Amino acid sequence: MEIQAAVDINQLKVLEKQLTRFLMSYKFGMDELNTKINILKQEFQYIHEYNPIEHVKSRIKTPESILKKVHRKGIEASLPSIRENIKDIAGIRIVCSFVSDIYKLSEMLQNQKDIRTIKYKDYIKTPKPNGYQSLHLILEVPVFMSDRVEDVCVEVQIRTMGMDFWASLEHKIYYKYNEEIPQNLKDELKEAALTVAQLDEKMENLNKEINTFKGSNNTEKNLINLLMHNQTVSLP
Ligand code: 0O2
Repeated sequence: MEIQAAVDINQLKVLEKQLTRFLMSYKFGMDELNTKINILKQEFQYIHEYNPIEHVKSRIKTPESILKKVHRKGIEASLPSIRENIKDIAGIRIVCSFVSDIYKLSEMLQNQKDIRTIKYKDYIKTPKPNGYQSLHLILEVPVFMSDRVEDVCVEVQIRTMGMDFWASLEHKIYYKYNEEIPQNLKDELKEAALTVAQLDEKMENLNKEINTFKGSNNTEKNLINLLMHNQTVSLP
């Protein structure tokens, strides 16, 4: 009896070590991508004098949440099967100011040599039936460990502030009503999603106008005045 208990504890310790190592690789993959996102953010700010990223959040799924998904998807509860079937163990959410920034950022990430795009789902061009909008990418990044290189999948969701606001409210409602959302609320949520899309478009157009105005003002500011033959000549 005592020998059996000791074996079980040893097995559990081995399992715990394997699980920690498994989740660690996802944390490292997420760290790698976060560094890439941070570099793009800083470089973009420097070159274009504006920041396309409002904020970034990242998380590793808890073992409990992974097991729930294993159950929901009806997949084998082993680490290789989890790695194969659950691609959002590591997740990064990037909130941008404008829709065009979402696509710029997604392209900049996907164009990096060491990143492989595993999945691309555009819920902005084709929103989900409930109104959900966001750009979803599953990106694979290599993680260099002490004894091996592991390719790790990270789910990246990119959306505007409006889309993010909508999704977090919808998530709360979904949990509050335990998946049985009354029809009138569903309709209102869908209408709100349309309003978000219209507002995003309006803000993007306004921003373009502001940029055009700034551009023409800068041209005047950047003029260099030269004095030639007692006449002032302006050069851009
Ligand atoms: P959590 O707790 O946010 O991680 P998958 O279910 O991931 O295996 P699928 O169907 O390809 O496969 O996923 P999809 O469509 O890319 O969506 C995955 C994630 O997007 C979800 O993760 C949510 O975070 C978010 N999402 C998708 N649809 C909705 C929606 O209608 N409303 C809201 N608020 N969020 C959504 P999880 O695992 O469901 O949950």
